[in-house]
Amino acid sequence: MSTTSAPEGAVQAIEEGLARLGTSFRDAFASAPTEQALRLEYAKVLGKKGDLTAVLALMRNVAPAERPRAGAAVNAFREQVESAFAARLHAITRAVRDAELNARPYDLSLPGRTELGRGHAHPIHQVRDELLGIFRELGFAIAEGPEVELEENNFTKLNFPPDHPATDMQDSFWLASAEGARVLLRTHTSNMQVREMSTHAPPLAVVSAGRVFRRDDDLTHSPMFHQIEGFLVDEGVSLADLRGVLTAFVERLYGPGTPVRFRPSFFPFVEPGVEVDVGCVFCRKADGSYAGCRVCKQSGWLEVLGAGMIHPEVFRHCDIDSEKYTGFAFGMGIDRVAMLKYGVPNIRLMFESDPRFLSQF
Ligand code: FA5
Repeated sequence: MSTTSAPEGAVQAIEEGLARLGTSFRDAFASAPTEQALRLEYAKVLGKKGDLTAVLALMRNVAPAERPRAGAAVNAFREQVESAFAARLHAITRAVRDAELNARPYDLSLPGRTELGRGHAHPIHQVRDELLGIFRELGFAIAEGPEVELEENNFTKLNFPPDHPATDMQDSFWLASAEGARVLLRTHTSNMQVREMSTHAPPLAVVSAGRVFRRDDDLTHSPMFHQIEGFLVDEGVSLADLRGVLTAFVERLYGPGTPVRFRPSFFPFVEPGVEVDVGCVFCRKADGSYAGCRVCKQSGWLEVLGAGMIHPEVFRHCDIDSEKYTGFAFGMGIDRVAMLKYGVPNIRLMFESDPRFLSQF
């Protein structure tokens, strides 16, 4: 008897144990206010140290034949707990979500944004406008021209020989030919001399600024950069007029008394040609002498532009009588003027559009 009664007693003990646990978990779950509290209540029943574990410990006393009955009772109990837990968890998460959805979509107590930065012109455009403004004051008209240009306006009519290195694929950005004409991204703003002189009769005093393109890339050279071109054509114009105009320009840009120096140079579209240097704006002393610095490489001079008297061959290509008229032309890198003005050591900074850099101007 004793061999059969023990297992029967064991199943009973389990059933009684489950009955003792009863349905009190339902009230506990229902009154758990948060997900965290609910999970604590759940652990009290089904967790490792929970009430059910104590009841399950009795399972080892159950005879194998009775185990399915005992197991079914335990599983039924477990399922009731699980489904009550799931229902309450669903109710709690839904209540939280409803509260979120019914809340105001904005928080009026947050501080306002007072520092909405104001935009401003790019430093290169600021300098471009300053340079154009000075030449306008000196009586020059402002013209605009295309960045995509015919070979003849960029090179041929400016007296570049066909084998000049700048006309090479390696030095310039060539585009597909249009109707037999060769086309490229202009390599300088000197194309504007040809465009203006071919369409307007002298006297002419014109400046033009814009983007130009070359296969260059280092700390001070970028594949895309900016130039300003100026030229003046009339009867009796001489190199002295060029010097006068450039001196007036440099004094307006860098201050009265800034000296200008001409050095002989070569450009195919001018004769004679000059490089124009100005007294270094960084190491100039009050008495007009120069201490020498890193920027001017201890020379006291900064190279700022190329210039010269317009070549008779260029006049001929533009149908202007070179016996009657003479003229000067000059071309300057705007990026270089801006870098000198603001002490920017690397030209790439100018074109990376980084607000931390641009907000300093
Ligand atoms: C010219 O481009 C001539 N067209 C200028 C000229 C006009 C001479 C009229 C005579 C009469 P040059 O190649 O030296 O010249 O360029 C002029 C300026 O452009 C240089 O002094 C330099 O400041 C700037 N520059 C040239 N290449 C670059 C580059 N890759 N990146 C930035 N600036 C450049």
